[in-house]
Amino acid sequence: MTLRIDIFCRVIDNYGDIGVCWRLAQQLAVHQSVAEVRLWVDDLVSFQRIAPAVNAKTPTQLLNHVDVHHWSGNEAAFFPTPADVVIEAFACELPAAYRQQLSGQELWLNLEYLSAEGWVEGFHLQASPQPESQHKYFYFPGFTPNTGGLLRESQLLAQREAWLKSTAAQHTLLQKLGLAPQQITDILQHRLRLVVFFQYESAPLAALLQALSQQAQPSLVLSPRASDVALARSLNLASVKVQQFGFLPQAEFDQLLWTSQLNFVRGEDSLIRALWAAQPMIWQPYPQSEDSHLVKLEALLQRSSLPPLFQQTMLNWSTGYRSDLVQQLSECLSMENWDKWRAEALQWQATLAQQTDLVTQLLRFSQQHVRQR
Ligand code: TRH
Repeated sequence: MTLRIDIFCRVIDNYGDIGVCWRLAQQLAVHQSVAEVRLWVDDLVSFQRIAPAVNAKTPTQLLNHVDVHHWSGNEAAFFPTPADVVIEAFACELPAAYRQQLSGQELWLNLEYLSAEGWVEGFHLQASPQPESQHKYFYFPGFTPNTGGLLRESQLLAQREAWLKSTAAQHTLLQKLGLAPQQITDILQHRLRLVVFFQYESAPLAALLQALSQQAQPSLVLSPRASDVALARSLNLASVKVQQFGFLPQAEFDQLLWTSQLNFVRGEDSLIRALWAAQPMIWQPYPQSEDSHLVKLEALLQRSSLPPLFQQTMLNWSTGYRSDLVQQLSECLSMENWDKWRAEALQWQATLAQQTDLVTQLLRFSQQHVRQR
C-alpha cells in the first residue's frame, strides 16, 4: 500500500527543526511506497533560509514533491482529513482542529531529537496512547540498530564521491561563495586549508585561529557570522583569514562540507551531515541547562573510535576548559595527526553507513502498522 504522510514542524529556534523535517519530507516524498507528503511549518522565513525556493508569503506551495503548508497558529484553521501516518516533530503538539479529525487508525509518531545516549534504545517505538488514538509511538533517531537510524539519502554517499572527483563543480560552488580565483585554486590544489565554521556564539574561535596560525599551511575559515570576521581582524594573524558566507541551500551546504578539509558544526542536523562528509570535524552541541549537552557530546564520543587526543579536544571545545585548547587543536592539525584524523572520519562514516537509514526504518514500521490495522 502507498502511504499518505503528514509532518508537523514548529521552529523553536535556529534551523535544526525545519532542517530535519525538510530532509525527512523530501526523502519520503520520492519513496516508491509513499503517495503524498504534506508538511506544516509555522516559520516560513527560517525555512526559506535553508531552502530559497520557499515563498515565505504563500500559505501553500508544492516544493520538491512536498505539499508545504504554512501552519499559522490559528487553532480553528481548516485542516484536511489526516493522512495514514502523522509525524509530530519534536513534540510540537498537533493543532486541536487536526487532532479532532483523527479516526484513531492513523499511525502517529512523535519524532524525537537525536541523541547517542544509551537510554534512547529503551524508548524507541514505545507506545504513548492518547485519547484520540492508541497508535501513538515515540520515534528516536540514533546510532545503533535498536534506534530509528539516521537520515541518509539513498544516493548521498555516491553523490559525495562524484563531487570530490569534480574540480569544476567545487570551483563553481567556491565562486558562488565569493572566494577570489587564487583562493579557489589554492584550495583545490591543497595549498590553502578550507575550514567551515558553523557554530554557536560561545565557540572559542580565537583558539582555533591561533592553532591554525601555527601550521605551515595557511587557512581560510568560512563562517556565516559577521562577528567572526571582525574577531579574526582584531587578532591579525598573517596566515589565517575568516570570510563570511551567505546561507546556502541545504544540498549546497552538504557540498561545502564535502569540499572543506575541516568542519566545525553544531546542533543535530549539521552534525550528521559532517559525519557523512567524512572530513575531520568538531561538533558543538546546542548549549542546554545543567550541561545536558555535554552528556550528549560524551555519548557521541563514546560511540566513536576517535583516539583520546581528538575526543579530549572536542570535549574541551564545548566545556569551556580552554587553558590548553590551542595546544590540543594544534596537535590535532599537525602533519603527524592530520592523516590519522582523516582516516578516522572516513572510518566513522563507513561504520554509520552500514546502519539502515531513518526513512527506510520509519516506512517499514509504518507499513507493518497499516497492514495490521
Ligand atoms: O540551527 P541549529 O543550531 O539547530 C539547533 C538544533 O537543531 C537543536 O536541536 C535545537 O534544539 C536548537 O537548534 C534550537 O543546528 P543544526 O541542527 O545543525 O541545523 C542547521 C540547519 O541549517 C541544517 O539543516 C543545515 C542548515 N544549513 C543550511 O542549509 N545552509 C547553510 O548555509 C547552513 C550554515 C546551515
